[in-house]
Amino acid sequence: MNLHKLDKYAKSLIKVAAGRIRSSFATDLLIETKSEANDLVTNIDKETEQFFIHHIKRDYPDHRILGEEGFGDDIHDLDGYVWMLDPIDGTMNFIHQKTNFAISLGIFKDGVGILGYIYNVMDDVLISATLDEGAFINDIRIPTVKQVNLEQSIIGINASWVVPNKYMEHEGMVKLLQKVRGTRSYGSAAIEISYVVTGKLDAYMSMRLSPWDIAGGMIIAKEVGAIVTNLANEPVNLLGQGTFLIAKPSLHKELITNYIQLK
Ligand code: 2AM
Ligand code: CA
Ligand code: CA
Ligand code: CA
Repeated sequence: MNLHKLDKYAKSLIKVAAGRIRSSFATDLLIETKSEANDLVTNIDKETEQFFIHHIKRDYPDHRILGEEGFGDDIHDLDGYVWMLDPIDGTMNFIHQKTNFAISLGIFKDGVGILGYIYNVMDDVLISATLDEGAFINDIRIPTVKQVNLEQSIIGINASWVVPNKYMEHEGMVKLLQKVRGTRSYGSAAIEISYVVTGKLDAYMSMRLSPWDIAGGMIIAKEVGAIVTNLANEPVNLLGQGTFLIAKPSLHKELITNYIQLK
């Protein structure tokens, strides 16, 4: 398998899929709920996933696909080539704001991330990475992340962190909020990860993400020296849901050591 050929192929699928998503704004969206009232999915999430799967199955029939909307394969191991796809990350933004959503894709070979992508559809910004060859923002190389201390950092968190939870006491969150320069919440895990790898954010943490939310981002993170773990400071699980933390190295250590409660 030629990695550069696969990279070109994946990028062309992403660009065509994104064009289809942008065109969909001219048509009526069909919105459904999934597990709960604010867990949304649209016909465009589904059609985008099906578009990828149709092409991948035709052009790489031995590759398997794990997609959020469930049109791909049942994946219980990472043998061979596995594509992990979130056709639209930030569906609520897609519906309500028509911006701030991304296509997130990671390609693994025998469990090793080889190609990663986060495409911010409305900004037309593609972050990509190839194993051991670096990460790129629209084909311009992304430098290694710079170190930053907590006082000068901006952290991506969402409102669920102020609701009582098992990962940080309320006092710990208050202490963190008093110390950091700022916090942001963008409503798309993939976009928040893309901001950490490009230095717009210094860390991002979440209590529950799925493999398709983080697969592309993890592969990109590795190439720029950002640290990815779960909130117990363990490698993230690519076969199920889990907690998530991506940060610049010293900040990752500081958050794990002094703020997050490890079980
Ligand atoms: P989605 O838009 O692909 O569903 C929003 O804070 C982020 O969390 C988005 O990346 C969103 O992905 C994800 N998300 C939304 N609902 C979720 C759920 N029920 N479980 C886990 N992640 C979810
Ligand atoms: Ca979803
Ligand atoms: Ca998602
Ligand atoms: Ca999604």
